Amino acid sequence: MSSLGRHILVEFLGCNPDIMNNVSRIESSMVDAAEDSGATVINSTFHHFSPYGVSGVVVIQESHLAIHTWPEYQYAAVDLFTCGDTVDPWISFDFLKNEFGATNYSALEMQRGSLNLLKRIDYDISSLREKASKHVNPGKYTRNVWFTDKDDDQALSLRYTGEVLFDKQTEYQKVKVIDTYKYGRTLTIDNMVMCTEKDEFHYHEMICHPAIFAHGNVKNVLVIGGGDGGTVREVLKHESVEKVTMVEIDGEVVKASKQCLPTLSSAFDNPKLNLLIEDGIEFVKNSEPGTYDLIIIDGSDPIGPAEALFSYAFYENCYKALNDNGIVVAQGESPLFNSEVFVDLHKALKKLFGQKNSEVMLFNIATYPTGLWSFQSACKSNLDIKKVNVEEVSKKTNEFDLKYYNAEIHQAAFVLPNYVKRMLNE
Ligand code: SPD
Repeated sequence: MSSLGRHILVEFLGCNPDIMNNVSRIESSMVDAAEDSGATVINSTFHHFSPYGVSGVVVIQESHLAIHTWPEYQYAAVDLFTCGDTVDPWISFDFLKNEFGATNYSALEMQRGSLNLLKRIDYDISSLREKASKHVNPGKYTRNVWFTDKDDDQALSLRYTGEVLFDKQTEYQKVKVIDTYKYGRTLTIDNMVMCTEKDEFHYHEMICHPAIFAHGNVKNVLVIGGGDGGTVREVLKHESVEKVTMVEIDGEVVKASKQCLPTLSSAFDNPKLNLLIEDGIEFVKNSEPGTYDLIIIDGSDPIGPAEALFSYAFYENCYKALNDNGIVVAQGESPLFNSEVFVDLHKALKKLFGQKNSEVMLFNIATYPTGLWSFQSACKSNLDIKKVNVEEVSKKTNEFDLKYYNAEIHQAAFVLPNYVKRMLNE
């Protein structure tokens, strides 16, 4: 080996224009080309540009393969850069020439990091790390940093400043607050969006006002989860409410909100609030039967500590802890995103509270997967949660200065699309 790496600059001419404009085809060709050459693929990022052209890069353990195409010129500019002697970039070259149907080409190989020009030093990595951690963006470059909430098949990306305002791996989960350009400060747990300053009101107004207005005299409330504070902020707007017990398992979520999300955490000092940092599932299990007018389950998705918040046994305990007129409202996932959990939760509530007393409310929220989300409610009595005193609601929603919920939204939230009705067998 006379150099650290080999870099082939390739011009592919006379390529098939349809292939040059096909982002998924190019991506798989580039990944296959890397693997054929003996490289280990780490990641790939590809973008299609409107109206035509594709750019992308395959990051390999041994460096990278990059491409930019001009279908209208039947042309692709390709960089094949590999390090070490276990990978042969010319194999990738041959592979891509065939894949793209190139009728002509030129290729220039450069040795990168010629060893007779370099001198190895005793690299003191720890002192350099210290310097790097003190390094603040000097403003000489534009940062383009994206947070992505993704599962295997879909993703939501929000561009943020690059600064992480709160970052803690707790006993339960990874809690972060970032500052996004479009949605303001955003609380994430295990890399999933929990709430953003811009659209959290959709969620927090809908999780409590429909049930509180329909009930008419909610005094004693239990909130399980809800560490960001948005739910108790809304609940405590109601004068009838005398006491709110909030049980959050992870004190760091509360801390993150107090430190970074003042508009959400504004009610944490309210004297009617009893905030407990402990396991909500155990708390409900040990609650005195018939205690609460309203139990709100404000948990995250059913992965990690929130999983048990979707179990039948948990709702059995909620049923017991409610008084005869009590209502439970739970974060119910999305019919489009997590259909199984959505349906199973409704089934559990119907079994415990009766079909006629169990309802699903839908609302939209841009930063949750699919943008369509639900709350599922169940009443212990025959109270019809769909009905409210419209005059009273209108007066109070003005007084509370609500941004999402109103009397019309109350009626509309319980109206379900056909496919959702079918899922719920209604
Ligand atoms: N997929 C995200 C579901 C998160 C639900 N909980 C959000 C907590 C807001 N208080």
